[in-house]
Amino acid sequence: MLELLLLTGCIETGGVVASKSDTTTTDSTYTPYYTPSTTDTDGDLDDDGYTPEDGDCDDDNVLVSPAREEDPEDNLDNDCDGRTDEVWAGVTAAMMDTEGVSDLVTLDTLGEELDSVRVGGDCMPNFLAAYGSGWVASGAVMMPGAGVDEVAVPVVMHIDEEGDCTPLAEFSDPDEYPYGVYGVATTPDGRIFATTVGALHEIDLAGSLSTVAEWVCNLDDPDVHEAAVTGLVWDLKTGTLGLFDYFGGFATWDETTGLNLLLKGDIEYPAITTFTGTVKDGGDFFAPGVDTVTGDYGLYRFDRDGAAWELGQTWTASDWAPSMLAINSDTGDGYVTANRGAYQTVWRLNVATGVQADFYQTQSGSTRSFAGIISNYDE
Ligand SMILES: [Ca+2]
Ligand SMILES: [Ca+2]
Ligand SMILES: [Ca+2]
Ligand SMILES: [Ca+2]
Repeated sequence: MLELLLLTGCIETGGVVASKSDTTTTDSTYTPYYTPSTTDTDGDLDDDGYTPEDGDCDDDNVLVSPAREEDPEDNLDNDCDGRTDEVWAGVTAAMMDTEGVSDLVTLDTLGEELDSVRVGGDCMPNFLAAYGSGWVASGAVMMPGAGVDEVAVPVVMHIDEEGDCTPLAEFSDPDEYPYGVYGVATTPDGRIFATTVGALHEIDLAGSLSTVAEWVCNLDDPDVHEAAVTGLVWDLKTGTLGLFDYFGGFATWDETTGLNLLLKGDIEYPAITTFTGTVKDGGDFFAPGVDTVTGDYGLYRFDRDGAAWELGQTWTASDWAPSMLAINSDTGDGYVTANRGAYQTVWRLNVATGVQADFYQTQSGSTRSFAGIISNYDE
């Protein structure tokens, strides 16, 4: 949390995939009424409303397109997110005690603890992303310092399924990275991205670091300031990164069009602030934000057409202060790591009923606190 406090300390004040739904069918037994033609002229061979350019990952099958729901039993990747027959399986959250010892706690769909992995190597994961059978995280690692025993060095790290942790890249140079490193995102083919508030970087497992995009982050000058990006997530379906601005802005990045600043954050009078955000498969980006006028928290969805945040469920800060958010892409339910009195909890935001309730909580008086949380899917 060191680097989070650093940015907070500097703050004086205080941020869809076009759906051809008319062509959507939800009947998974639907079969084509015609034979796909090789002389098709609109580029949509199976006439399901999506060309391969639109993201149809099987243009010979109407049961497969970005508009489909996943059928978990047909051995097809119906929704074109790169995963076959996936079903939401719960969450994994990073937890740290006051000594800096971290665990990655995996909960099942009912909030029961399935597994807990002790993170080694003096690593302290904060923001979390899935990476194969393990994880990539930003955070800090304790290292010997000049004249002192140990210092917390901001890093992006790899953690394998046994908890073995390897720092991949350091962000300790205060001139280059005055705020350290924040959100991380990973892609199914093994790419790793991280944000240092004013830039987007790509990192590989060998530790090489390259800058993918830069923007102006100047908290002293609202006229030139563009964004202070703290949250990062990769949308599997659209191959797009979502970038969440601490002061309520939002941007996307993809390989073809690069950075697209959709909403500029207001460093003087932000409508909302948020550290983080995540995605519901298909370009629906969500953030747990605080309304800077009322002080209330809420689950915000970014409306890409209106370039504005849309408020969903709300709650008051006296009930619980959110840390990070995961979304169940099957239902849209939110899972928020939060502190409430002596407890550390994962709260579930049920979108169908509006009910907000404990999904998991630590023992009273626990010295542990939650950080990043991600959804898991069984395939
Ligand atoms: Ca098609
Ligand atoms: Ca298709
Ligand atoms: Ca899928
Ligand atoms: Ca399927």
